[in-house]
Amino acid sequence: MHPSYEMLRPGKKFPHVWCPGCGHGIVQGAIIRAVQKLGWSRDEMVMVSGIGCSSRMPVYVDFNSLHTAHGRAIAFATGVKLHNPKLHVIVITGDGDALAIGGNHFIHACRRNADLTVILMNNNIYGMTGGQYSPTTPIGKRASTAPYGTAERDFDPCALAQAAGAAFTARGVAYNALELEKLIETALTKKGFSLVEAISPCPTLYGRLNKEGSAVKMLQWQKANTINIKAAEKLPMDQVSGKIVTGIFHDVETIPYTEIYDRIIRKAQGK
Ligand SMILES: Cc1ncc(C[n+]2csc(CCOP(=O)(O)OP(=O)(O)O)c2C)c(N)n1
Ligand code: SF4
Repeated sequence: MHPSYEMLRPGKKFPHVWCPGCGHGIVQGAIIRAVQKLGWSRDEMVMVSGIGCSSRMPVYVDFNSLHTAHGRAIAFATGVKLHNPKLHVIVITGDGDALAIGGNHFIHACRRNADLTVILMNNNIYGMTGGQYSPTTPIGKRASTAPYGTAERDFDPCALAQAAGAAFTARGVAYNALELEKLIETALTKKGFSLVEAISPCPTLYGRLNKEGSAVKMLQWQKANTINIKAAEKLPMDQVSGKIVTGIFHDVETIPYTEIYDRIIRKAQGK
C-alpha cells in the first residue's frame, strides 16, 4: 500500500471532485509526504480550509479538519492556534479564497504573524464556481467574467505576504512536486506566518478559456517556464521575466503572535 494512503479517508469521501489533470491532487500528495517526513501524528495537527476546489482537501485528508466558510479559513485557523498553540495548524486555500473574499484576513494574519502555515493553491482562477477571474489572473488572460481578457493587474501573493509581515514565503509548482514538498516541509517547521504558494494548473477552466491545451501540456509549460530563485539571481532580468520563479523568498526568525499573546495573558494574570 502507498504510504500516503494512511493519511486519506478512503472509505468515506472518495471519489474526489477534482477533474483529471487538476494540480490540486499533486499539491495534496506533497503536503502528505512533508507531514510524513516530519513524523507528525494526526493529533498534533489541524487542517483548515475555506471553500473552493482547493479547499476540498480537508475532506479527503484524514487530519483533524475544519472546512469553513469561503474566505474565512485564516480567521478560523487563528482561533484554533490561539486556543491550543501546541497544534500545527495548516490552512488550505485558493487564490480567490485567500486574496479576494479573504484578502483582509490574509494580510492581517501576516501583520500579526499568526503562527500558521498557509498553502495557497494558485490556479489563477475561481475553479469551483465556473472560472471567474481572481486577484491572480494575469492581466489580459481570459476568464468567464472576462471573455476579452482581464483589465486588472494581478497580485504576487508572496510579495504581498512579505510586505504585510509574514515570517516565511515560498513558491513551488505542481510539476516539480519534490521541490514543493521540501518547501512545505520547511514552512511547516517555521515559527510565525509561513506561506507556500503552490502553482496548480486548472486545465478545465483556466486552461480551456486560455487555450493552453491539455493538462499534460500545461505541466510541460510549467516545466519549461519555471526557474529556481538561485538560478534566476545569476541571470539578467530579461531572461527571468515571464517565468515562474520558485524557491524561498523570505525567511526570518520572529516571535509569533501566540507567544506575544501568551505573555500578555500572563501579565494580565499577574504571573
Ligand atoms: C460568501 C460566499 N461567496 C461566494 C461563494 C462562492 N464560491 C465558492 S468557491 C468560490 C471561488 C473559489 O476559488 P478559489 O479560492 O480560487 O479556489 P479554486 O476553486 O480555484 O481551487 C466562490 C466564489 C461562497 N461559497 N460563499
Ligand atoms: S475546475 Fe479546475 S481547479 Fe476545480 S477541480 Fe477542475 S481542474 Fe481543478
